[in-house]
Amino acid sequence: MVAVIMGSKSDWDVMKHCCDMLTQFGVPHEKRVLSAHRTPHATAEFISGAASRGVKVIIAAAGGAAHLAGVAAAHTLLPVLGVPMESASLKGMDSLLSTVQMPGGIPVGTLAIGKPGATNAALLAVAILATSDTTLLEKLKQFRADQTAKILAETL
Ligand code: RP5
Repeated sequence: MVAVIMGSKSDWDVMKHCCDMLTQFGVPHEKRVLSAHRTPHATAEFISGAASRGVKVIIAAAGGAAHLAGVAAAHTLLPVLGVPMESASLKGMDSLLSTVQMPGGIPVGTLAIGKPGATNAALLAVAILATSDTTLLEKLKQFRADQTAKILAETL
């Protein structure tokens, strides 16, 4: 139901948090390393066929000149969520701006840089799917309630 793609295997340490969250909600997902620059044709092919494979949301992570989410969005009508990876030289500001500054007409829902963005991309995908899945909606309600209870139980 969700396709998670990332520009390099070096993104996996962060993006595994996204896949772990999808697994926690029981959301089936496929994951692939695909690059806007290094594998442009395979990326276009994978994204173009996503809807017919039953994918409902695409999550695309990339760092540096992070064009993967934008390129993905150009090839599908499915919602695309972009996760900017933290980069060594510019700490992910390059990734953030490359992902978020899409031209009007081709939207990418851009999350935060790094692990929080990876986690929230999964939660946002769950929220999108939950608009037409009451079981998933109940799981999301429970997740929020558990999170609230955990914070309120904190002692210092
Ligand atoms: C991007 O370049 C990838 O998404 C990764 O974040 C960054 C560095 O890739 P590697 O050089 O580690 O493969 O395309």
